[in-house]
Amino acid sequence: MLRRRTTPDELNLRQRRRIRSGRQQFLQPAEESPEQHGLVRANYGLNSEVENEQGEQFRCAVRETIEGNPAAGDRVVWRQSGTGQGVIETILPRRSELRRPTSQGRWQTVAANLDRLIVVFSPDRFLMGLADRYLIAAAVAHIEPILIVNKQDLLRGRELRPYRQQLKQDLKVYRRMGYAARLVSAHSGKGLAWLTQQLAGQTTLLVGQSGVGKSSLIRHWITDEVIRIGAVNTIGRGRQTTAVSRLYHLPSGGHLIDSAGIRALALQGIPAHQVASYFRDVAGYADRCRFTDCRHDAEPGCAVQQAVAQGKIDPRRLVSLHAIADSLATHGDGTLLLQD
Ligand SMILES: Nc1nc2c(ncn2[C@@H]2O[C@H](COP(=O)(O)OP(=O)(O)OP(=O)(O)O)[C@@H](O)[C@H]2O)c(=O)[nH]1
Ligand SMILES: [Zn+2]
Repeated sequence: MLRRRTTPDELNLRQRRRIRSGRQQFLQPAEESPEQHGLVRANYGLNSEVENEQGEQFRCAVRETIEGNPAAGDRVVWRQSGTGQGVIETILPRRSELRRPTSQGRWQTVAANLDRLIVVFSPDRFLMGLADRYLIAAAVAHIEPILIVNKQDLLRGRELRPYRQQLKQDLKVYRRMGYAARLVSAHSGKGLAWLTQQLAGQTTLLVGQSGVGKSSLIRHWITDEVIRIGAVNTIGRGRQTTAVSRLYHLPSGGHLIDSAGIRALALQGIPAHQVASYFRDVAGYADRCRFTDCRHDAEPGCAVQQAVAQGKIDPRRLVSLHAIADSLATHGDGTLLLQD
C-alpha cells in the first residue's frame, strides 16, 4: 500500500514539537524499510547511536511507545529512515542493567547487558564505603564486580611502605570475600594483562571517580583515534550533547563501556535491613541475629556485633554497612547515592 506523505498542515502538536527539538526523522516513512537488529553504542537523550550488523553507525530516534531509554549495550530492533538515520522500534530484553536517578526524578538506564563492572580507585582514595556501594549495585544487577586501584606505580619507595601495606590489606578484605581486587597501573602496565583477560568476550562498564585514570586505562585497549571519533559523534544537531556512557569494541572481543561520572545508582528498592545480605562477610552472621530485622547496631542477640567483637569481621565493614543502610532509609526509594 502506498502511503501518502503528511503535509505540514496535518502535523499535530506533538509532531511539531518533535521537529523543533530535532526529531525530524519521524517524518520519514521508517515503516517502509525492513526491521534490523542493532547494538546501541551511546545515547544522547533524544537520539541514540546504533550500530548495524555490518558495523555501520546510524543516528536513531526512539519510537515513543518505548518505555525507558536505550543505553549503551542495548540490543535493539530498528529501521532505517534516511541516510545514516533510523528509528529504534524495540529495546530487546536486557540480561542486566544499571540505572541512575535523573534530576527530573526519573530513572535512566546507564548501560545494559553488562557482564562485568570494573570500579576504579586511585591509591590515595580507596574508599571502602564507595566500593561497597558499587558491590551492592553489581550484586542486585547480577553483574560480576572487579575492584582495581590504579596508579600502583605511585606507591614505590620506602616511605610509602606502610601506606602500601595498608592498601594491600584493604584489598585482601575483599579478596577473602571472593571478589577480584587488584593493584594496577595504566602507566607502568602492571596488572593490565590480567585485566585484559577479565575483559575478553565480556561487556564491561568502567566506573570510578574523576581523575582515577579511567581514560588512561581505556587507552590501553582503545586507540586515541577511536576515542576521538566517539567524542566528535557526541555533537548532536546544532547542540552539543554528551552521552552518559559509550560503548567501544575490544580487540579481544567483547565491549568496554565508558561512563561519564555516575553520582548515584538506583536499586530496586532494597529495604535498609537487607543491606547486610549483600555484605558477603557479614551475611552469614546476620542470619543468626535474634531479630530478623536486626540493624546490627545495639540490639540484643546481634551475632554480627559479636563477630566484630571476636575479630571475625573488620569493624570498618560495619561502619560502611550502617552508612549504606542509613542512606537507603533516608532516601527511602531505593536510591543508593554513591557519595553522601
Ligand atoms: N602515575 C600514574 N598516573 C596515572 C595513571 N593512570 C592515570 N594517571 C594520571 O591521572 C590523571 C587522570 O587520569 P584520567 O585517565 O584522565 O582519569 P579519569 O578517571 O578518566 O578522569 P575523568 O575523565 O575526570 O573521569 C592523568 O594525569 C593521568 O596521566 C597511572 O597508572 N599512574
Ligand atoms: Zn544483628
